[in-house]
Amino acid sequence: MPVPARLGVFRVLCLFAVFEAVCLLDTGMLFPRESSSREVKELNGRWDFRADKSPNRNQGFEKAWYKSRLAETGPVIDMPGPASYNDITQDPTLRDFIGWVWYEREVVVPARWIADEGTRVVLRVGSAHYYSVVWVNGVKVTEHNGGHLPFEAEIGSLIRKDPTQPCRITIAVNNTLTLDTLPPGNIQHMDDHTKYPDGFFVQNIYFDFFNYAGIHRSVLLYTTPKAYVDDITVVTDFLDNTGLVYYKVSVQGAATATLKATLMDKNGRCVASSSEPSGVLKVVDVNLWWPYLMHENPAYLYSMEVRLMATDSRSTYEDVYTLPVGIRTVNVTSTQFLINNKPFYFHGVNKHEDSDIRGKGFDWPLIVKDFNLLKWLGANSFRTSHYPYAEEILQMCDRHGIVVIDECPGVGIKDIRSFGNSSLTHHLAVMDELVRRDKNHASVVMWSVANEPAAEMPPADFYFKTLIKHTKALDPSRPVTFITDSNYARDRGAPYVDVICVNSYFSWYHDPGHLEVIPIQLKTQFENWYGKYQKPIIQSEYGADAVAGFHSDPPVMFSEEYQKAVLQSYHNVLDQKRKQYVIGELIWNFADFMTVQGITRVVGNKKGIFTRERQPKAAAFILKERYWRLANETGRLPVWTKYPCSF
Ligand code: GCB
Repeated sequence: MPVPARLGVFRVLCLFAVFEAVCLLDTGMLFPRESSSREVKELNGRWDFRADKSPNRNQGFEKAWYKSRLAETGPVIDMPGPASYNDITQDPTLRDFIGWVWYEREVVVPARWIADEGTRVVLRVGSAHYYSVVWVNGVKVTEHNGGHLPFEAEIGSLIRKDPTQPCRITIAVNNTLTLDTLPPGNIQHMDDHTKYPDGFFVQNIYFDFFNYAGIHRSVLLYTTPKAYVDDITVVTDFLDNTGLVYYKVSVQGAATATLKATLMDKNGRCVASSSEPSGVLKVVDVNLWWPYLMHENPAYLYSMEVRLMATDSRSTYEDVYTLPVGIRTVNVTSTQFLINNKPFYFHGVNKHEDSDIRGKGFDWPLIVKDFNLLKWLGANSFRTSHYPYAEEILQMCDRHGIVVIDECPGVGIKDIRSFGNSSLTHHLAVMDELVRRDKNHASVVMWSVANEPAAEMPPADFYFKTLIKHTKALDPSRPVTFITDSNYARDRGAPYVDVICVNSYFSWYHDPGHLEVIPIQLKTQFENWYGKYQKPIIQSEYGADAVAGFHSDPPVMFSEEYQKAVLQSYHNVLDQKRKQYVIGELIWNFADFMTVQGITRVVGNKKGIFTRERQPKAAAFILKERYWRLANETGRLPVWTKYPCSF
């Protein structure tokens, strides 16, 4: 169904606004990909490591540990990367460590990278939690504030200074959370010597997952030519059966350059091309990108190859970058979420980046296992609760048609001091970085700016209005939400969002043990929110803890039977309301995950429908049955699902 003409013009204006808005950011942050002009060298594996356990945690800086090999300034231990450092050793002080830790490794840089002055060598950290400082051969090359997004530095000139030296990379990472970090936290010192040992302090946090820390995603070196494709922005649309790919390429390192953008189908056949740095590529007989279980041929991806040629007095540079592109549209009405103009119902999960030993460290086996479980479950979507996930995960979503609500780390904003100017400035900067990184993923259909902030506090209104407006200006092509708890009086962000996302835990945190309240309270929740805002609603969290293997009939809290009963009771109401304006349901949580120690958590949060080891609890089968039924009602199953063993 084509977009009505007036809406179509408005949409195109919006698409061009994206390019203007995103261009306000200094540089791009394209995912490093190999090509005929680019090489990538992963620095994953063993690093030397030392936690700075000095009383002020500052000895590393005072004694300049970055100036020589780490092993020369004190003892080091082996530390794998990517991984959180917390669960790697038997040392409880390292598990609960707060402050600076130091990583170091030496890298052999290919001689040709050094010899060729026309090659840029870039050091990139996929993510390190939370604040990082990076040195190469003792020289500081960059620092980064924030735990979930990539950062990089060009180091070619530095390593060329003395090509005989090995390239020593030192990364200091500090996991301290303050009132201005995202998520926020604060450090509390306990000075009463009758109660606490000397120098005792704790990190207070207001969110429900372990504050894992360290180098969480790949560190790598990659090359580009001196003149290079710095960024690509793509926004897609379609009219009848013609796909429209609006694009803009930004180039660095060349005053003038020529470029060619070629869009290829799955078979490598060119379907459209252009020689302009921005414009629109038109695809006849387009294969749209459809979500998993909505179409028999979901997740169709084209490849957009950008080939750049530039010349300076010394030489000619050619750079090639290929971006996967899914062509689809997203629109929101007062009762529906439309993908490609068809109603989409989110039947999915909330996740965490979390597993035993690795903590929040990137791990391919875990990721592929999780995608197999999502597909087994019949889930078509997830929310990146409560921070941006690894880029490779979003690439998997693009490939498999799993729809994503992309959430920034604005979780646990509970202290009034975290609504001040410096917090807001950082929050806006994090949104800039998030949109810059994830804007081209077809799977990403909505931005989430925060989870359950203390929205009743007076400064919250200005804070969220500014944040949501900023995010919409950054990317007018996607709706924006913020996740609220069920109490609709705490609604400061709601007037500004496109979709209302509500978390509720009836019969758990409220009226514990009373399953009979769910039908009434859930119905009231939906009717209140819709009555006030007339915006579509997603049940963005619901669930109950269940310790795998605990059984009780009649059901009692923490048993598998109770978790099942909560889900079934929610589903009855969701089935009534999804005929009206409820557009999705995301279970809390996909899998059990680690939290801080506390009296409400038994070795972590147990609301997973899978255990932390990814084994199903009884609730997983309830959800599987439901999701496949919903898929049969609302979508078209891929041909291969006749053979359910194939995933
Ligand atoms: C919530 C939070 C989530 C918690 C969950 C719980 O509302 O958004 O981070 O883990 O409740 O289990 O308490």
